[in-house]
Amino acid sequence: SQPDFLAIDLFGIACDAGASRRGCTMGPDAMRIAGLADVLSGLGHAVTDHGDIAAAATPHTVWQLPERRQAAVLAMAAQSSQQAAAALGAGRLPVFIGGDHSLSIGTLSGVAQHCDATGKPLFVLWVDAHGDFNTPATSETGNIHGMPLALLCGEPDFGPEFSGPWRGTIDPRHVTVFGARSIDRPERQLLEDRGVEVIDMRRIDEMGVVALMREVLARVEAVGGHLHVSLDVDVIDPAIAPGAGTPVAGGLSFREAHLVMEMIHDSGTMGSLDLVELNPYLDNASMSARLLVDLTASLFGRQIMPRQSVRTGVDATV
Ligand code: 5AB
Ligand code: MN
Ligand code: MN
Ligand code: MN
Repeated sequence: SQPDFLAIDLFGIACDAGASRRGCTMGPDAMRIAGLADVLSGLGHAVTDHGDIAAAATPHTVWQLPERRQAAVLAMAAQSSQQAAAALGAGRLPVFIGGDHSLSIGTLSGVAQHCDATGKPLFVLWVDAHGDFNTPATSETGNIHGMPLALLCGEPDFGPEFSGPWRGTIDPRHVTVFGARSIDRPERQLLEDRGVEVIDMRRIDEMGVVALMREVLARVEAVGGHLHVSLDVDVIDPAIAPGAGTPVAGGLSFREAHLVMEMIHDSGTMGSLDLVELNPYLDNASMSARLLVDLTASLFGRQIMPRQSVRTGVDATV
């Protein structure tokens, strides 16, 4: 369980080299302008914004060559991995603001390093329309934002150029993909073979988010685990979150998405967070940026009405 008020570190990771469309570099600033830090402070948390990690410069020359884009992604990962481990080591909760989803290669490997050191079992909740479990051998696009989970889970198809502390640091049986509705055929096979839990939209339609999330969170709670949440904006229905480079129809509704966040908060298990794939260039009047900030507020304890806290049994007043 967690204290009600947290020390939160914000790190911008302004990269788009892992994606198929440019513009995620503007994601961190869009969320800052939408008031992310103020919203969290307003809930009583102590927030430090560390700015953006290095200059994720992806000039056109880099963008044109897949090997250069890959090198840019892994250079960022080396930095964010250290930031993640350092923040957690200092007892703070790191929030990484992207940036395309390749950034999780770095953030999750740093989180894994911290969990190894402290002996806390690590669980990953990958809230995404996609499985992000492609490898260089299975990917039809070659885009690294479709591969981070496979690399982290130790898939052997990645060549030596992908070597680093991220490789094979996550146990695929501790990963849940939530909200999926677009998974490539060979990717689906890998997810099945490795034992990744995939909660797709059909299951969510049939069972509802509450029953499904209760199961996921109970497993983490049972062993006092560390939950890393990786929230890809494209999990939300593109009608209300158009600022996504790879939109897929039939996503989470406004209330479903909030309910997932509210339940994660009540469980007290979240130890680190990625907010990824926001592309302000494709957004409509910042509606996706504002929705992501709003969802983050639910994740950090905002409530419509004060209610009995599931965790502590006392009235939460925020
Ligand atoms: B995202 C696709 N499976 O591999 C691929 O947005 C899409 O981080 C990946 O979830 C989408 O390129 C990556 C077709
Ligand atoms: Mn993703
Ligand atoms: Mn996605
Ligand atoms: Mn995407």
